[in-house]
Amino acid sequence: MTKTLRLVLGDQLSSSLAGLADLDREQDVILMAEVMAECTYVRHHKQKIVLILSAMRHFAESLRGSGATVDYVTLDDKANSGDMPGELRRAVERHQPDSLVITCCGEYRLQEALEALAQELDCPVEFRDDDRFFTQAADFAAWAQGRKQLRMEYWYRELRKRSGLLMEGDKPAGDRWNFDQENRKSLPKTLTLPERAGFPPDETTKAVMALVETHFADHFGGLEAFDWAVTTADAERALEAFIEDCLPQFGDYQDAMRAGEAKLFHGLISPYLNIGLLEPRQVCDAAETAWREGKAPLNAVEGFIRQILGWREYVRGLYWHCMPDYAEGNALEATRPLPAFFWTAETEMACLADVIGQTRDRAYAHHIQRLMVTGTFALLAGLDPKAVNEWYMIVYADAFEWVELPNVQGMALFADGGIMASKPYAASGKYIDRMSDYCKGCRYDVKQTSGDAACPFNYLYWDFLQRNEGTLRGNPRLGRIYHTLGRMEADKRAGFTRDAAAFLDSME
Ligand code: FAD
Ligand code: DLZ
Ligand code: SF4
Repeated sequence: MTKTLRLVLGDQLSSSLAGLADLDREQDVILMAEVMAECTYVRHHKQKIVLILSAMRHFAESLRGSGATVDYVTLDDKANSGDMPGELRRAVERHQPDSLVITCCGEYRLQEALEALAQELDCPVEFRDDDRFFTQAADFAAWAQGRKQLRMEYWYRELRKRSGLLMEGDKPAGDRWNFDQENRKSLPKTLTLPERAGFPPDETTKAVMALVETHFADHFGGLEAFDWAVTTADAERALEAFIEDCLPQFGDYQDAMRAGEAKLFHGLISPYLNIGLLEPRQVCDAAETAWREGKAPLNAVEGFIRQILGWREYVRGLYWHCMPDYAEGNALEATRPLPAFFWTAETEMACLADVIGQTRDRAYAHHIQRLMVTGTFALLAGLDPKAVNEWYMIVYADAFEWVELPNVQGMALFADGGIMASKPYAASGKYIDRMSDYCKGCRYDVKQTSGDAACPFNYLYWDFLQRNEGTLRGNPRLGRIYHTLGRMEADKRAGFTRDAAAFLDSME
């Protein structure tokens, strides 16, 4: 008879977890620990901590219900050492296991710490690949080998073939890999949005909320609107409701924004995917079934599956391929500190006030809000990538470094110098105006490019291009815009620089 100690982390809440595959319910012990270090390595949004600790407590109960032995260490346990290596050391002493099984961590930081611990422990440690993804680091490395560019689109096509998702034999369904062209509509004013049911806190969640208000009162965000699912059963309900009510229009309005509306036709499932309450294959299969049964059009289903099978696998692959150097990138040498309104939402820019306010209240913003409002602003204003990454890690319920970092460094900030994106996602206020109704309620005028009333995105955009001309001019995808800039009067160019400097100084 051998006894195995099995670690389950707060983002590994899946009964299919590799580390639980050969669980011996008679002999083995599962360790789950709430630890201060994981709650504070960044000052996570309060909702994120509540989500994870409550989901951990529910998952421990369901494991116990299946006959497993769970050793669960709570945050305010007096003996709690405060970090994961400390809790593993203590558990090894308590249980004297023959071996320790760890499913590889999502974040480089913790994986490194646990590998270092494994060297010290007087107990064999087995690390298992986290197979809740379509691919592993080795698959990405093999694909990346010898390629000049690591573009998501080609990785995605490869994974469509490997997974069989939306394939008709060896051809993509509908004879096209990508329906993105059809997925850029703005929201008609009169379009009614679907009702979205949330999950009011149960007793377990309420207890965790009290704990969080005691220990993390000064962390960002409010708990009043907390309505995340904290069990697999509820996360599956959320998925079903999304497929039924939102997926058919997901594609059309994927990039649209509306003031005061966070959810639109989005899934709101990233926290569930990232902590293991839902699995990517299950989500993609549900979407494909909706298409095959005629309940959702192909442009919507392909667009949705591409986010999960394409982008999600791609950013994870890129993260493990490029870490730890990836976190250090600052290709545009941006150094400006984060302005205070990123925490308070107090700014006269209506788009930023809305997205940041909603982020504070719900720990959620959809992709285009993250990329083209806060992200573009951070890019144009030259905010320090470390500070921007920390902000994104703090403010969203779904933030884990493996997915946050590539999206921020690579996609939003171009801080990786173009490993991920072929050009920076720089845009003037025109983009926000086209895709939202924000500008109507703003004190700035999106049509003006200079002067006190002008939309700051406009002069910041031209100033960004001028400031980074040395690095970006040679980019073939920016040739046309640099040509336009080159034809502008010197006065006009200097005006952008002046307006941008005045605005940026006023932010500090
Ligand atoms: P939907 O729009 O319904 O999309 C469905 C699913 O596709 C998502 O749940 C998610 O799992 C996946 N997905 C979509 N886009 C991406 C992407 N670019 N990368 C990886 N997966 C994707 N996602 C996170 O999970 N955690 C983060 O910390 C995070 N930080 C981001 C930071 C920036 C600057 C940007 C531009 C994007 C970030 N994303 C992050 C990706 C994306 O914005 C979120 O996954 C999405 O908004 C989650 O909401 P949803 O479930 O309603 O998504
Ligand atoms: C994010 C998080 C938080 C807030 N708290 C815990 C915790 O107390 N215990 C735990 O096991 N996991 C927690 N997590 C998730 C971890 O940070 C996550 O597992 C790692 O970042 C992945 O490498
Ligand atoms: Fe944002 Fe400019 Fe529109 Fe105001 S005018 S909402 S700052 S894009």
